[in-house]
Amino acid sequence: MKFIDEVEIEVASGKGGAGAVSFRREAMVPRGGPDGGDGGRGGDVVLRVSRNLNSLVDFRPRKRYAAEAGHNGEGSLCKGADGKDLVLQVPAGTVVRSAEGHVLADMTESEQFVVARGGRGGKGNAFFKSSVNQAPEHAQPGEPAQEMMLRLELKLIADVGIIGLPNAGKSTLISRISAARPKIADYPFTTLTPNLGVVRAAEFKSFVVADIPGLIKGAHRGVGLGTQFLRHIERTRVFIHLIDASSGQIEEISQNYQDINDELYKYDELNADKEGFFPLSTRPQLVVFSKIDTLTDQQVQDLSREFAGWVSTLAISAVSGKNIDRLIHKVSEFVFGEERGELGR
Ligand SMILES: Nc1nc2c(ncn2[C@@H]2O[C@H](COP(=O)(O)OP(=O)(O)OP(=O)(O)O)[C@@H](O)[C@H]2O)c(=O)[nH]1
Ligand SMILES: [Mg+2]
Repeated sequence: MKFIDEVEIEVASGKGGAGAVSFRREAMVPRGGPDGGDGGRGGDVVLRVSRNLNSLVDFRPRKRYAAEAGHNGEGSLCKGADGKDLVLQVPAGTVVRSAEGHVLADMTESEQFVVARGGRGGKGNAFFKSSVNQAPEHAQPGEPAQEMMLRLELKLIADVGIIGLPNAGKSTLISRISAARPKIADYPFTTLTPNLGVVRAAEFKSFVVADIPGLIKGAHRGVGLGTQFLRHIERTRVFIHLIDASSGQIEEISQNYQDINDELYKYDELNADKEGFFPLSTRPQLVVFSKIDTLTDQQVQDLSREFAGWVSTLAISAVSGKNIDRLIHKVSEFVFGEERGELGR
């Protein structure tokens, strides 16, 4: 399925039905009183979370989604029917923003959100009958509809984000530790949209991992695939920062590590003013050296020694399975709060 994580649409609630102006006319009643009924309520536009969705692909960009208007009131005190609500299904994790960028709702916390209320129906002339005015000639119009542009933004809900350069082995790792089966290949930018996988660490202890496209130096300026998809790991508690260690070159590996962190930092700077933004550069990281099946034990030791003391590291191979259990254990301790604060930079 196509993955769409941002869409702009227009929504409009239903306007209220007008109240009726009408008088009773019956053969045996010479001067019938006012009997204009009230107009019906307009329908609401409601956003509702559907667990079966994981993309905004079903929304047509810039389309107008309108609820039904209330029906007009009629004579004989007939009230107009209420307009039907329009329910729009969204995936969990959708952030709803106004055209100006204000967060109206976060569909992580709420299951349902009324984004545009239908107008109330107007009162019919029967309502305005009083001792001084036995035959009111006026009725109320219905309340107008509410219309607005909305920006829907999907932020996937994951506990752990895997970040790293293209080819670091991110997709290979997620396919090793979960049932996710993303495409894996030895060229950069194989992954174009995020993948989620559920990792079962122990009985009743599962967490969701997100594998995202690779980042490269300059990504914040749009180099490579840019940094758009970083929003999908904004809500994660911890990052697995995966670094291809197969070169065995400590300097190159340190530089790669630094380049990714610089991009996180720049992304934070660019988004700092955005309402509801959670910075990424301060998120705890577990630094993981990948592809160690291609290294000697001595090379692995040298690497770990180099980084020791300033970051929490682990050396793994998704191919041989080396240290994969330890990785799951460490990440799960963090996700379930037993080791908060130990990771970090
Ligand atoms: N030897 C070895 N090769 C690996 C390991 N993990 C991944 N690879 C290889 O590295 C290449 C890239 O792997 P991917 O998992 O596609 O890398 P990625 O980080 O998802 O790459 P992008 O999606 O392009 O960002 C593939 O050819 C994998 O087979 C490993 O542990 N050992
Ligand atoms: Mg990949």
